[in-house]
Amino acid sequence: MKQVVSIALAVSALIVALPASAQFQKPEDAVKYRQSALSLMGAHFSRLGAMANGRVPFDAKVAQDNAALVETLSKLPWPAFVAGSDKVSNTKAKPEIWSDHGKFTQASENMMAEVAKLSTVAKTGNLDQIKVAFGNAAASCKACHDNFRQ
Ligand code: ASC
Repeated sequence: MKQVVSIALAVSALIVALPASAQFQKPEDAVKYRQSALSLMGAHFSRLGAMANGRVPFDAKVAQDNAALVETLSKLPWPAFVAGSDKVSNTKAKPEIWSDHGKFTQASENMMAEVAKLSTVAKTGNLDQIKVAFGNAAASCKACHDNFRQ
């Protein structure tokens, strides 16, 4: 039994350690994956935006749940920007993602940091602070889109 557990642990460690590209059989799969993650992130971010902008009544629990989802989802797209996946027909990803990769990574890390702050702030239930954190997070989304999305 102990041996079975250690083998299982070794196998799962190996799976986690596999290079990101190995998760995708073809570039199209990587594009679909990152578009799905970003689309879900946008959906949950918009629900927060509706409250931050006063379009729907503020509900602290809904804000907190959506901010937590955005934070989790924000971690997903990046390994799916695999080399060669700017050649897929339906992608808006610019070649600069790969040619200026340091700047792209910096922009993605900045966005992850801003949405993590938003999630922390959402737990306080303070709408004024949420509005500020939402604005900063939205700016971090836009900064990346301006430079790296067609
Ligand atoms: C959203 C969404 C984005 C960002 C961006 C912020 O709700 O889908 O991509 O906000 O528009 O500037």
